[in-house]
Amino acid sequence: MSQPPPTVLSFAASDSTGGAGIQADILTLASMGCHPLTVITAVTVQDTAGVDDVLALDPEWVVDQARAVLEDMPVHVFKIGLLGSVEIITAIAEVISDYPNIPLVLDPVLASGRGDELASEEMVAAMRELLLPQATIITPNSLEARRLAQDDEDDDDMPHLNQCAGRLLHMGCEYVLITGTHENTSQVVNHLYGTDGIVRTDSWDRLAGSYHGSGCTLASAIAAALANGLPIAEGVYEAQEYTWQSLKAGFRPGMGQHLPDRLFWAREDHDGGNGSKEK
Ligand code: PXL
Repeated sequence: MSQPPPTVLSFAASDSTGGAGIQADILTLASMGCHPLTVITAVTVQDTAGVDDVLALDPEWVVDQARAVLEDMPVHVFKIGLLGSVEIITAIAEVISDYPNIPLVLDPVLASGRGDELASEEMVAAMRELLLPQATIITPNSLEARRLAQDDEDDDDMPHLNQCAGRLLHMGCEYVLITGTHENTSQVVNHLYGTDGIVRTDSWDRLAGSYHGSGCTLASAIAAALANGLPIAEGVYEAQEYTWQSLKAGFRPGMGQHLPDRLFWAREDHDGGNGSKEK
């Protein structure tokens, strides 16, 4: 019998388009050589243009799904995406606190690509308080980083991204990867911060088109890289490279956004090519 591949347990919501959510995680994790374990937090109704509705599961069902697999097999990395409710955040925080040695990749999903709200202010507060302190790495885009780092007293201020990263690290996560897709720059510039400052900066050729599921792909790819034994800085680079490739090979199956092709390498016409410009 062959050795089992590394396992990543993903807490995420279903996206019927296969672009984001648990479907994105399964494709990415499998494509990067891991076995995906999945705990569904919510079910969404959506198409490639946007999210119409979200049904959060009963938190007990979330806990029971997770405990069943955790008690059955080793889990190498946790990955968290869309959470659905404050009660689910509280329940997941409690489950993962029983496994402090399992690295946690937290993708703080706050809104869809179209801007549909996917987390209330109460959920953002619960993420800050209960999940951030347990995270090995969080992967906000610049908009999410600003919202997570904002405290009530200074609602109007627009902190620099370095300052946001400082605040998020102060809340207790080990690393913060802030992605620059939403910034007005010719290249997409992503910064990885640790407690001693910037660990690495990577710039990528900006691809035309609007993508659904790029954040889920990146966070899952980081989880896979960590599960495969890479150190954080290398894992973050590898995950960006993989994500950029899957976006470059992306396709538009419907009338809305493009979807990444997480299996780009398995297509006959795959040509390689790499948009990275390391700084
Ligand atoms: O991309 C964030 C995200 C995560 N999970 C689900 C989603 C979305 C965005 O639409 O629908 C299920």
